Amino acid sequence: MKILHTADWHLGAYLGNFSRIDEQALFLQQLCRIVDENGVDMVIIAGDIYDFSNPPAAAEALFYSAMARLHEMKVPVVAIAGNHDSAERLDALTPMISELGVHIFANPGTVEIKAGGNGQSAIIAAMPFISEKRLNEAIFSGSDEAAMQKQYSAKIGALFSRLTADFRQDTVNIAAGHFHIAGGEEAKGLERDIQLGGVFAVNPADMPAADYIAMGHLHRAQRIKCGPAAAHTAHYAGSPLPYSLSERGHPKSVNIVDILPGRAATVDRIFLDCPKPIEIWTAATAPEAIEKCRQAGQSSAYKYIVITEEPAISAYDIKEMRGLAANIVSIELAADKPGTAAHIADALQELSPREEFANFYAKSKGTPPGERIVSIFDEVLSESDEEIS
Ligand SMILES: [Mn+2]
Repeated sequence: MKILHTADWHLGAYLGNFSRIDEQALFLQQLCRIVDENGVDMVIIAGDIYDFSNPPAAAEALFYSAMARLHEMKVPVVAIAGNHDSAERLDALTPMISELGVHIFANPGTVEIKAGGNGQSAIIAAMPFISEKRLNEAIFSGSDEAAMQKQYSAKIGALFSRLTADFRQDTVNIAAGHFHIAGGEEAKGLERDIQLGGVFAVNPADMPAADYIAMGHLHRAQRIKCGPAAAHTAHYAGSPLPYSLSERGHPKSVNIVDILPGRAATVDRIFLDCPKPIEIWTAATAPEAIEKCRQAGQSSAYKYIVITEEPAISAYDIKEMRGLAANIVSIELAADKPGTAAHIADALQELSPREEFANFYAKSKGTPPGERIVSIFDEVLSESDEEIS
């Protein structure tokens, strides 16, 4: 039986004020091609289908058309809710989307799916994201952080073990989850602020035993030894696109898991196209940065421009750079944080005013700002820039 494991699609996501929807459409085309070419029997999406609990219509359209395409190919899908998804909204779809062979888990549960030519079945024990808020009153006593961490980990572990009790010897036994396993390497930015300093992570030893553990939440693809006696391996598929500066240069992939009941799984990474990589461009001065932009030509990369040796930059220079090169996410000064590239990358973790505005707008309105709103914000911002410089 062949299972494709993917996660953290974040459909509808923005980088600065750039929508990622076109790249996401290309990813889903590639996904369907990979399913077809590899004879995949089932797809598991380990959470964060959407970037927002109230996703834009274009993101929903992408998701549904991908599900319809997989249904045409007779490939069932198991999807679990991540912390960015609204579990309730996903759950509301269940009566309709289950007709397409798509099993959505807003709450912990299991499903048995017949897949593959030989009449085999897989049991999937699904543990969607459960916020500390939802567990809060039930489990936390006292206010000691270490104790809370331990209780959270033990509670998730116990819930998960209860699900995996459904596993049988004649089935392929899969655990799927969306949370942080302690020891996993997180990307900064998108994921960082949700994890409360890593307090709410699950201890590897609390993870259940399974033939394959399909994880989502960490955007860097990675494996973590876990379960009783560290005899099992949790796989983070990682996101299909780089969604924050700290993910630049990460190879993005999906996992193809070849597995039979009672046999060890073989896991292949299939690498994905990255039509718009994320880059940091450093230049000593504004004229140097402008020259780089002039030479960039058709470079489609998202660019974070850092001017290292000037105390200020004029709105005129910013305008010129933006006129010469596409996809400039931000133009910043390293004046306050001189030194190594690492320092510069670190400094860039701070959000640009535009990103902060987009986040604030999305949080308060439940939908990202449209182009018109962003351009009004830009106008106001550049006016205030001009006043300062
Ligand atoms: Mn997540």
